[in-house]
Amino acid sequence: MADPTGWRPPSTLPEIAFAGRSNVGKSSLLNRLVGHGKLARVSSTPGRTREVNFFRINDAFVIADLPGYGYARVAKSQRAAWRPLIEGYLERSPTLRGVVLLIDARREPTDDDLAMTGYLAELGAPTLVAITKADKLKPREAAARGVAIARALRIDEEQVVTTSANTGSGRDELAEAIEALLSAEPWRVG
Ligand SMILES: Nc1nc2c(ncn2[C@@H]2O[C@H](COP(=O)(O)OP(=O)(O)OP(=O)(O)O)[C@@H](O)[C@H]2O)c(=O)[nH]1
Ligand SMILES: [Mg+2]
Repeated sequence: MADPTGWRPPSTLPEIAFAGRSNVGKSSLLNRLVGHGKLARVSSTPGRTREVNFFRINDAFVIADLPGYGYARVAKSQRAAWRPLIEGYLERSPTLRGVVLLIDARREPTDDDLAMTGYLAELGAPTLVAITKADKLKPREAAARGVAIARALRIDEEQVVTTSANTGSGRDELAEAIEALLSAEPWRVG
């Protein structure tokens, strides 16, 4: 899906979206989650994913990999482009069961992250926070970052999972949390 009102696959299966700033590790964590290293394209060039990409998993549910937001070095005309597209996606996803918001363990949440959590809270969409790249910190530091980030975003600590796409830590916990979202009562009526 490339435009807020453009084509998107029909919403037949329940859907989970991965959101977060550019380069936070969305595509990498998605690949780790499903155990398929090359499903979503990973790039060291931030801002690589500019569309919403849909991945059907086991014919059971769909993960939507959203374009990363907030990368300053993309062309000015592209910089604010994420917002209409992400909002258009969220508005046009009747089977959406929840959003996984990714935050880099080493960084403070940005204004864009806060805008995103605010928007999701307003919408009422169940939200998990996945702390990414935990391998770059000592385990105890990573846990402390999770607590601080939850507080900054006003997200319940219970909804935070600390992960590393590189080592696979937190993968099972994330899978369980996503399963819980998929089996919960839909928050949104078709
Ligand atoms: N050390 C470490 N690096 C990671 C991890 N996950 C991703 N990376 C690196 O971070 C960079 C960005 O990863 P992507 O998965 O492409 O990030 P993205 O959020 O999909 O980026 P966009 O599509 O541009 O928004 C790549 O160089 C990855 O190798 C991780 O768990 N640990
Ligand atoms: Mg990506």
